Amino acid sequence: MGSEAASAGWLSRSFGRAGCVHFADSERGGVVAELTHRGHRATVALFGAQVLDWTPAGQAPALWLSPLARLDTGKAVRGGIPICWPWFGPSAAAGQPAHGFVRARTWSVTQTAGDDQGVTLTLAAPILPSDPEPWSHAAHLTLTVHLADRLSLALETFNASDCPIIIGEALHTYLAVGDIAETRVTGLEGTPYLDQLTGAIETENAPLRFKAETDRIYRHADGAVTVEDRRNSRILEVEKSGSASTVIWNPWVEKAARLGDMGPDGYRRMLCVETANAGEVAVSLPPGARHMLKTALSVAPMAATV
Ligand code: TA6
Repeated sequence: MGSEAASAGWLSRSFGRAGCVHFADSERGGVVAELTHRGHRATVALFGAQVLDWTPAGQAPALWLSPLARLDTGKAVRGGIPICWPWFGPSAAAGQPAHGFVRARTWSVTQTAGDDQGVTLTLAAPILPSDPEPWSHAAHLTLTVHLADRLSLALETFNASDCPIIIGEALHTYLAVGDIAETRVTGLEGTPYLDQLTGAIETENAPLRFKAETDRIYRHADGAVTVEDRRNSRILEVEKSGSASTVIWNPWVEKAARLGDMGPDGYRRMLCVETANAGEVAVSLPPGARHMLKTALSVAPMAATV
């Protein structure tokens, strides 16, 4: 049975794990997996294999999700952690959706696990014969979500064909912040970035603050990024591997209004820190090769400033 037909009841009977993995019908439409581990909680929609919520124990939710988000419209969901694959940004092919096609499909649950180390959920993407070449026959895509003290995601591409494939990809994480105007990002100082608003290559040597629409693809950025969420007195950290690009995005007022699905003042409460291979950085996979894109998110209280 494919997960597009799988009901929450069937999934709970087949993959549920007492006390840590449960499947339910979401009030946003569609089926979600609810993961719990030592007071940490995460919710993953089968639509798009999209993490919608991550609430570490004792913390406010650490991911932002549009109040208007629905899982049953067939359209990409604004917020959480969308999966961008097999391209990042606009498609070179006419009529293809931005950020690839897998975030607007229902994935299949393939495995769950739970022990005192954490809870794991694995999903497989439906790649269709009608998909654009070469992905229609070439690739198998799986996402593994692991909830413990941190939230970890691993997106694996397997080239099952006999020809090389080239992919762009991102774990497009929407972090929740108390107020973007009181938020600062460190870890990217001195790293060149493509400013998507001007097309220029720039470098900034100071921590990043936000006063306008910001849309940057940092190149050859393979380190961790730290977000100082001052309004919530917390630090959000994004670590990664298998990623040569880090994308920082906040739409600010006008773009958020044009998008129309951010909710009132939504732009103030979010910041995208995306673990990616984007822009001129793409992943070339020989036949039979595998590539893993990983991100790990953690939250800690902000040390009281003296
Ligand atoms: O990640 C940055 C970005 O490419 C922005 O340019 C903006 O388009 C954002 O992604 C959201 O894209 P979406 O297709 O989800 O509306």
